[in-house]
Amino acid sequence: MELRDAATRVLDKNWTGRSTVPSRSLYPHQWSWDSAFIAIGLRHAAPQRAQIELESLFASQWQDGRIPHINFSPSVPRDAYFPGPDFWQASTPGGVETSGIVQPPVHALAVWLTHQADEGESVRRDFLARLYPKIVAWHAYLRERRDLGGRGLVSVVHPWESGMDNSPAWDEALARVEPAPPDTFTRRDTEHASGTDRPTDLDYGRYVRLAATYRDHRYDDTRTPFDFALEDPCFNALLIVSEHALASIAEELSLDPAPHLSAAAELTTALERLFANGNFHARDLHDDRLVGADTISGLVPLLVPELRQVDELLATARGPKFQLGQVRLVPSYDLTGPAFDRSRYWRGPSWFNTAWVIHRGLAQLGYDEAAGVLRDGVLALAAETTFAEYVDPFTGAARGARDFSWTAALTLDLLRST
Ligand code: 2M8
Repeated sequence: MELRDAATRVLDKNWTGRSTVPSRSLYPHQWSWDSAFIAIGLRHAAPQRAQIELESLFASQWQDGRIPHINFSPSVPRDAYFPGPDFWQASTPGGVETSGIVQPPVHALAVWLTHQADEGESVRRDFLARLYPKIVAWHAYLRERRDLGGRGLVSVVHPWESGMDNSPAWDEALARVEPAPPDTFTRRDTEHASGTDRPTDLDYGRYVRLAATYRDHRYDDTRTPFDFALEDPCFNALLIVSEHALASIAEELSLDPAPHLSAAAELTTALERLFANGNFHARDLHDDRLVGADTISGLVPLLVPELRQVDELLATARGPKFQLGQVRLVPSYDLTGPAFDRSRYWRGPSWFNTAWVIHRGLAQLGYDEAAGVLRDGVLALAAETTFAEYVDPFTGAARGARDFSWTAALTLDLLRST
C-alpha cells in the first residue's frame, strides 16, 4: 500500500466523529498538542475534518482560557485511561469533562496551516473568525496566569504539560516531589505498551501527586503551592511561533496583528535567557538555575523566526549530543548524557513530532539538504514501523504504540513538502 494511503487509513481508524485519538489502545481520548499535529496532516486529506478536530479541542476550553491537555470522550469507559475523568474532577461550563493541566501551545500554527490548506472551506465555515478569540484567550491565560517566574516566560507545573513527560530535564525537580503511594492508583499504560518503553512506577507516583495537589486547589494558579515549576524552551518557543501565526490570522481577518508581533518579540527576548552552552535549557523556579540536561526541547527554538542563536544551536544538533543526519531522526535527549536510555519514552528515543518541528525549522532557515535528509528519515521510519509512537535512535526499532496518529499525520504533511 502507498505510504499516503496507509497514513490516511490510520487517521480514519483513529477518528471518532469529532476528533482523533492519538492511539486506540494507549490514549483513547483527545489530547491537546496531538490534535494540533494531527490537524496539520489531516488538512491535506480532509480539510473540513482538520477544522472540526481543532474546533472540538477548543470546545473543551475553560472560562479562564486554558485548553486542558485531555478532552475526555464520554463514550470511552471511565477507567480506560489513567488518570481519567474521575481523577481530574474537572469540566467546562458546558459539561465537557477534561483534565486540568495544559500542553504546548502549537494550536495557532495548526489553525493557520489548516486554513491555508483550503481557504474556501475555511471562509465558508467562518473557521478563523470563530477560533481567533479563543486562541487569544488561550495565549492570554498562559502569559498572564502562568508567568510564575515573573520574567515573561510561561512555566509548566507538571512534566505532562511539557509533552515530554519523563525527560531527564525534570529529574532533579521531580526528585523533590513525594510520590503518591503505589497502592492508591492503577496504571493503565503498561497494559498497552512495554514497561521498558514507559516511565517508571516511581515517576508515575510523582506525576499523580503533582496533579492531585493542583486538583485539590481547584487548579487555581494563584493558590496552588507548586512543587514543580519550570520555564521550558519547547513550550515557550511554540508559543512564540503561535503568536506569529496569530498575527497572520489577525491580518487575514483585517484585525491588528501588532499585539501578537510584540508578544512574540517580548517572548523571544525572554527566551534568550534560557540559552547557555550551545543549547536552550529549562529554568527551575525552585532555585532559579538552568537545568544542565541537554534535551530536544532546547533545539525546538530553531523554529522561532529571527532567532539569534541559530548557528550555535545547529552546531549542537549536528554534534555528538544529537548527531543530526547520522542517527535516526533527532534523539529526545543527549546521546552522551548520563541518563540516556534508547528505549524509554522521552529519555532518548526519537519522536516524529519533534523531527517535524526541526525539519520545519531547517527548511525555514534555508538548510534544504539537512531538511531533506530529515524528511526522508521520517518517511522511511513511518513506513518501516507502521507509524510507531517513537523509535530507537540507533536502530529505528519501533517503540510505544503503533498506528500512532501524529506520526501518520506528519507523514502526510511531509509527503507534501519537498
Ligand atoms: C504522552 O503523555 C501522556 C500524558 O499526557 C501519557 O504518557 O499518558 C506524551 O508523549 C505526550 O506528549 C502526548 O501528548 C500524549 C498522547 O500522545 O502521550
